[in-house]
Amino acid sequence: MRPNIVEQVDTTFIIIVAISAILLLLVSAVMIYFIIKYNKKRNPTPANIHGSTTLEILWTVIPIMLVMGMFFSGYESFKNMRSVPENAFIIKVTARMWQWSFEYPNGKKSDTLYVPLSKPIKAELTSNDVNHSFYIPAMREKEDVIPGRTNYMWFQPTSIGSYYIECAEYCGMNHSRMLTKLVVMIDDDFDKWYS
Ligand SMILES: [Cu+2]
Repeated sequence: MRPNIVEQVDTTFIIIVAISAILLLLVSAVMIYFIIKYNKKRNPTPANIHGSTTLEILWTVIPIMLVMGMFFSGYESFKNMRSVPENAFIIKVTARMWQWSFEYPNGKKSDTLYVPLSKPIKAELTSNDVNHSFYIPAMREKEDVIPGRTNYMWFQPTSIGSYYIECAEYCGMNHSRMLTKLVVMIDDDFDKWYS
């Protein structure tokens, strides 16, 4: 079973926010402590600061490990996003100013993206005019849609419902209204709609 992209992205996000918050608190606390401890009244002559090899190694190695941790956490989800499962259901997504349209393998077309719950979905993305960006916040994925080129995105629906699809690349006058819905249905309902 593949890891869930939504959980992977959220985990990376939490790791980065947690590390940032801990560092902010730590640095601020040490700063306040030093301001009090080494103020001019208590220390009329400035302290003599010598180099410390141990400290320098520590403040090089620890940040490298933290940054590598963030990188690998993000890279794992990126690898997953970029390798589409073989059994994916392929839907062609076309962007134009200012709407989305979807075409299914049997030729059916729609303005709303209907998908079955049980299948991984591969969206093949093309644009008829300018650059757009296909963004499904609930799936934590966003991909550029470029004229003259086919990009892709895949996602695994996990619960039935209706989710926002947005354009995330400024594409002119009505960009902010370039919205539609992703509707995840149980397979029977999808089959009824599809056939
Ligand atoms: Cu747009």
